[in-house]
Amino acid sequence: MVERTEKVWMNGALVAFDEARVGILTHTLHYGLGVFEGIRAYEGPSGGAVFRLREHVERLLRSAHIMQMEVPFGREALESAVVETLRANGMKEGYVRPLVWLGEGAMGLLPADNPVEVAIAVWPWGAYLGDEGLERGIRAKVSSYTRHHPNIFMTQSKTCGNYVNSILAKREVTRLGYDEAIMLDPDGKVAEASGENVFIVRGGLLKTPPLGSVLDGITRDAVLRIARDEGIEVVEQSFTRDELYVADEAFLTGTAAEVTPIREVDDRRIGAGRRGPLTEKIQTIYFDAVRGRAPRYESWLTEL
Ligand code: PPE
Repeated sequence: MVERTEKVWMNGALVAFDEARVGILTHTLHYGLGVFEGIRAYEGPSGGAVFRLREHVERLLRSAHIMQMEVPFGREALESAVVETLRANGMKEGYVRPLVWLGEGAMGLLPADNPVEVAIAVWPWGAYLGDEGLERGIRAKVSSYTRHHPNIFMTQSKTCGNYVNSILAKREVTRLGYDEAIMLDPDGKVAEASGENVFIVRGGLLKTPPLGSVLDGITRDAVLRIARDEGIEVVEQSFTRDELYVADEAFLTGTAAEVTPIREVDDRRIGAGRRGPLTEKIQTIYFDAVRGRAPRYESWLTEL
């Protein structure tokens, strides 16, 4: 079970963990129309800092906009609330989960006047796919579940209900002994993993699927920026699962998963079957950036 912290920020104030509760007729609990974020804070040489706080809060507000939810707090208030919640729990490092949901009011599929509520919870979270995964790479399997068509579930919003698809895929492949699920879009092209964006490297070229059927990942964006700064050629282009099989290197990106190498897909070894050199380079710079050891990316950090 995830470690409980002392305080949760709820609708404008810090409350004790056990007081952060919702009622049984909370609309989102029944129908899944809510939006959320996942943010990390890291401890570096000069203390704790939140990684790309503004971008995460902006994406939360964009998700809400897509889902036509009027969030009763603005960007600055939400940014301060994230910092406040981490501080109140004495955390210099950890995961932050802002959640926006529809509270109690109407039931049924037209929740006109249900209040839009907001909470921010935090917890300590280690390597999402394991410390060994970060170093050696993980084993992935393409799931039998297709990723969302944007006219079924819009992919640019981190909508709670979207994640049922991710859970089905993740559960399917982990039961078969793999670490993570890779999902194909309705055209059969590689989309993303259950909670991460996907990258491949071939002949020195870094490739990731374009936005459309994938989330506009903030780690994805950071990696694209790091790669360009390092003079690595990058393209946002669709590719098939067999192109993934013959990649020299492959890796996943996400706030939770950070930069995790993929060493195997569908029982095919990727490259040398371990973390590739370009993956390692990008991973090292990414960890330097999040931990405040890369002056070039200092503007990505909000000190605690
Ligand atoms: N795609 C999906 C579907 C996704 O959920 C995430 C984040 C990403 C890509 C990467 O986005 P970003 O974090 O901005 O780089 N997944 C979050 C949920 C993890 C969870 O298990 O909960 C995360 O990494 O925080």
